Amino acid sequence: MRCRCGRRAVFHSKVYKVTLCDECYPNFYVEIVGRSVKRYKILRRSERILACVSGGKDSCAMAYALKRLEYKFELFHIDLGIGRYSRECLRSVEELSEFLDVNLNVVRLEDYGFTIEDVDRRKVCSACGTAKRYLMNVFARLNGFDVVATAHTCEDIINFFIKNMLSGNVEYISKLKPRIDSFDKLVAKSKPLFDRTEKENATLVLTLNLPFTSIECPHAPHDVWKEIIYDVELRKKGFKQNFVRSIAKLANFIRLDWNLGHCKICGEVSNSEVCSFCKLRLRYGKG
Ligand code: Q46
Ligand code: ZN
Repeated sequence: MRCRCGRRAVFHSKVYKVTLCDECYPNFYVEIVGRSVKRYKILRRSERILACVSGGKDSCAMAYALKRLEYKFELFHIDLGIGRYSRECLRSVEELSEFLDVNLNVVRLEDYGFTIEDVDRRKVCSACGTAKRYLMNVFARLNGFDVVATAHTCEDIINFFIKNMLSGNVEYISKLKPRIDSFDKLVAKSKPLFDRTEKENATLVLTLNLPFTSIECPHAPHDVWKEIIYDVELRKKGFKQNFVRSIAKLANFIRLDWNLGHCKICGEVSNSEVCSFCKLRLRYGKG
């Protein structure tokens, strides 16, 4: 297959009806990210953005798009202390920061008294999610950032949607908006890649040879829903992107009625007397 410019194609999409080479694809990718960011009002030109990068392909693609779209942003990485995986992730984000010429901020979970390796095996991903959400919010607010950007893809969002629908947590769907504005001590959250697929992100980082790690976290669970989502897409082209855009619309109609107060230890927003992050520190922290 050939690109419209005549070069050998690296990307073909029936959804967009395009066939593109390695030179035309990055421009196309940046254009579709920019279009969604504008259409769904995900980011504002005046904002200082804290772009959370894990070292993987998706956040690497997000940082590249933000740079090309000329948003004001810095990178943010949390060293989770997961052995070789975390060392590789840190190396990749340092290279990415150099490549894009964008400042990198690193926070080490160890500095809060524990690492992900200290957490009970059955609770490791939920503790990891708690730590990431807490640290990115506190860092952003204390350092004057207006909005946090995370690289959730359409597969992540559909996955979260299905799991919460099946467990009856319908109100959690409101968290799936492409942008959630700031509230109390919570900085605004944004998902600039909410309607991008993992394949689109992977094609970008591979064609440009951007620095990222493909090592998987040793705690990553086998996710059967992701497989099902891929399977549906194979049978019905465009399913993922059409579905995720409908989720974004639906999320606007659902209200999450938190009974929010403040943690009596750290003072951050919490729906219980002690926030989930302080509970982790109390349970696993060493001093
Ligand atoms: S949650 Fe779980 Fe991931 Fe944290 S412990 Fe690894 S797999 S890194 S996105
Ligand atoms: Zn707390």
